[in-house]
Order: sequence, then structure tokens, then C-alpha cells
Amino acid sequence: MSYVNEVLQQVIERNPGEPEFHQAVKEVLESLEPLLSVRRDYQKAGILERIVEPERQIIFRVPWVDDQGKVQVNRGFRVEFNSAIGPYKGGLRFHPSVNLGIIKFLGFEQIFKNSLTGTPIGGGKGGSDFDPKGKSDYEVMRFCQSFMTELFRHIGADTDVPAGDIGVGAREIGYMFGQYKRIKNVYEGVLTGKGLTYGGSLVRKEATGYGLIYLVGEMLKDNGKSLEGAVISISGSGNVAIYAAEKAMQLGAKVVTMSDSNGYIYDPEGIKLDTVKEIKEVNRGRIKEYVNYHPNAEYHDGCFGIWSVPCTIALPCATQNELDGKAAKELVSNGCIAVGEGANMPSTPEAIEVFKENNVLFAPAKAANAGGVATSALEMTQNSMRLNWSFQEVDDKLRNIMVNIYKNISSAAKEYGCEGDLVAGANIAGFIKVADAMMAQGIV
Ligand code: NDP
Ligand code: 2IT
Repeated sequence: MSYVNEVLQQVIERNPGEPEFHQAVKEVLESLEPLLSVRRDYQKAGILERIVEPERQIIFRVPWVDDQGKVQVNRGFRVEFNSAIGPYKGGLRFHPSVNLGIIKFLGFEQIFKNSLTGTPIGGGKGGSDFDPKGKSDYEVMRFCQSFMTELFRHIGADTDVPAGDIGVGAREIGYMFGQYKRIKNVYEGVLTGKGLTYGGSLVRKEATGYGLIYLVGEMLKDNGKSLEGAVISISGSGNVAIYAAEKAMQLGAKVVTMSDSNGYIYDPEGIKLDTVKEIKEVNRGRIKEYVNYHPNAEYHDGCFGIWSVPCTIALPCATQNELDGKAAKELVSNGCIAVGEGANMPSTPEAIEVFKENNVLFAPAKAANAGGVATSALEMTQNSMRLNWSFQEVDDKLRNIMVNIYKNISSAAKEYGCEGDLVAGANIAGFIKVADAMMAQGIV
């Protein structure tokens, strides 16, 4: 049995009931084969066995009292996966579907994504099965305070720096930062995605979506194509989706769909983003309300149907495994030429195979959505220096980082004999830096 298959087998046996984690590990490890065949020293040092095992996993009770006076108990997680190249860094997800396997898949992906940014940050992820939907601000605040009352002892500006993800935005980060500071009596950049009045960075809110478009733009340019005049289908209507749409429109594309977990809207004239921001950011409402403002648009129940809308570029920006093999075939037959993953692992392995067979340009999540965490690293830098950069400065740095990521992953793919395969390129390029740091630091 090959080294990769041996380790994969162990991962499946030792981590039962964690299909998303198995999926993420399988994708990375299998694409490392060409590298491992020339770097035998990695096997001798047990790099794969070590990199698939989190350095530390914390699971804790999060008790809080709802507005009716009822005691609620959620489960909190922080998986500190790998600190070879810097303090653990990665978001917190609050969503009822959160469990250990989901946090581990996200934490594992984060190791290689963070490495690709070229900034000194390790990989981690956390969250809770708490559902912020329909909760009052005070309920969210009490939950966040209780969550941080345990989490604070495990994190710190030089140890582990969480940020947002699904269900965690500026409001939640604010409540958690306030509680951390109160307990520790230290004012430090322990979280990123903070508000601009207390240490946040300009562009962090926009960064994941903007970065996705910068990277997809590079990929298109390299293949003699451009965003100008493209018809784009975006899923999701959260932080990543909204700012991907904004930048795509600025660059001359037309965005025709957006969605939430109930269904999707299709506006053939192009989505009016101000309306989406009003519904989602201001009112915390549902995407179906869009048709009340724009009666020419359509609303459809259910999530997968979104990929049957004809487009030239698809940007899945909602959640894992939201685009399956059948959806990929529909996209291809409707003329889709490029896919950029804004969400983490949104395409199933079958979908990726369909894109590959049909020569669809494909930018994988750990490269395509790295702009968010890259800008978090820029926020950490500004906090350490105790100064703030302008919007333009941060945006320029973000664009440079995304251009470099594209260069590095496409040249890694070429170097290891899989030219054009950016999945392999991203996995190999992200892995090498972490593996070499682990080699240098001994068996730890
Ligand atoms: P938000 O909470 O702001 O938005 C999430 C969006 O996705 C909402 O429209 C939500 O709909 C939809 N969604 C969530 N879960 C599901 C589901 N199970 N099925 C269908 N739709 C769903 O999160 P973000 O925009 O921050 O995150 C979106 C994706 O991007 C995630 O995969 C995240 O891990 C990834 N990401 C985020 C980064 C960031 O900086 N925020 C950085 C890199 C990646 P609804 O309101 O109905 O739940
Ligand atoms: O998946 C991700 O990269 C994020 N949710 C952002 C993490 C971060 O630390 O900014």
C-alpha cells in the first residue's frame, strides 16, 4: 500500500463519523503523490501522520439563558491544528450543523490556505452548533460571552487568533472581543474581523469576496479570458457572496443569482446589490424578500437548482458540498467555463471530476478564498504595529497576495507534472512550506 493510502486508511479508522474531514484529507493527500515520490524524507519524518492529527482539540460546554429565561446548552469547539509556521489562525462558525468533523475539515484546509497566503499563520478553526438565526441581540451577546468565558484561556494574539466564518460577523466578534478583554485585562489583537473603531482593518469585511475575484481574474487572464461581460452565478448571500458580487460588478460582470439556505433568486437583468445588502446586512432577512423590491426577478425554493441557471462563471459562496456532480454537469452543458470556490469545499469530488474532464477552469477554495485570512494577517500586523493602513494600502496588498497565490499554485502544478490542475498546485504549494517548517522543528 502506498504511504498516502496507509495514512488515509488510518485517518478513516481513527476518526469515525467525520465524512467531511475524510473528504478534505483525501483530496490533499492524493494530490501530494508526485511530491512525495521525490521527497522520501517526509515519509521518514512521519510528516503525513503528524499533519493529519490536530495539535490540540478543545470541546466545551456553552451554557446561556434565553430571553424566556430558559437555560440553553450548546457545544463549543476549537481545533488547533498546526502551528509550524505561525500562531493558529482561522474562523469560528456558528451554525446548527457544526460538529467536530466539520471543524476538523475546516481546520485542516486552513493549514494549507494560510501557508499559501505567504503570511506567518498556522491553521485552526472553531465554532459552535449555536444557531444565531432568530435570536435577539442580547441572546447572541450572552451566548458569545459564555463561549469566550471558556475560549479565552486557549487563545491570544501570539497563540491562536480566531475570526469570523458562517454565522459570525462583526456583531459576534465585537461581543467576543469585549468579553476577552474583560476577563484577561489585555488589549490585544486576539480576534480579527474587528470593528474599525477598536482595531479592525479596512478591507477585512470585503476581503474574501474581493480576493476571490482577484484570483479568478488572474486565472481568466492567464487563459486569454476576462471578467468583463461574464455572466456570473453566485450562491450564498452572506459576507463572501456579497463582496464577490460587488467586485465582479465593478469589473464589468453581471451577477444573476444569489441564495440562502431556503432558496435562490434569479435576476436576468443583474442583481441589485444595494437591495441584497439592505435585506441581509441591515435587516438580517431572507433572500426571497428580493422579489418584493424587484418583481421581474424570480425566487425558487431549494438550493441545488441555482446551478441550472445559465452562466459563464460559477462562484459557490455558501457552504461545503453545495455543488454536486449533477449540478456540475448542468453548469458545463449551459456553457460555464470557470468556477471559483468562495466557500470552503463547496464542490463535491464528483463535481471537481466533471470540471476537470470538461476543461473548466477551476480555482479551489484554499487558494480562491484565501483573501479573507490573508487580510486577517494584515490586521494582526497593523495591531502589532499599533497603526492603521488606508483602504487603498490594504486592498493593494490583498491584490498582490492573490496574484502571487495564483502564480505559485500554477507553477507548482507545472513543476509536479500536472499543469493546469490548480487543485494539485494549491495542495502541493501550501503543503511544502508547512512540511519543511515541521522538518526543521524536529518530531513535535
Ligand atoms: P455568512 O454567514 O455571512 O453567509 C453564509 C451564506 O451561506 C448565507 O447566505 C447562508 O444562508 C448560506 N448557507 C450557510 N449554510 C448553508 C447551507 N447549509 N446550505 C445552503 N446555504 C447555506 O458566511 P460567510 O459568507 O462568511 O461564509 C460562506 C462560506 O465562505 C463558508 O463556506 C465559509 O467557510 C467560507 N469562507 C468565509 C470566509 C470569511 O472571511 N467570512 C473566508 C473564507 C471562506 P442562510 O442565511 O440561510 O444560513
Ligand atoms: O475560512 C476562512 O479562511 C475564514 N473563515 C477566515 C479565517 C480568518 O482567520 O480570517
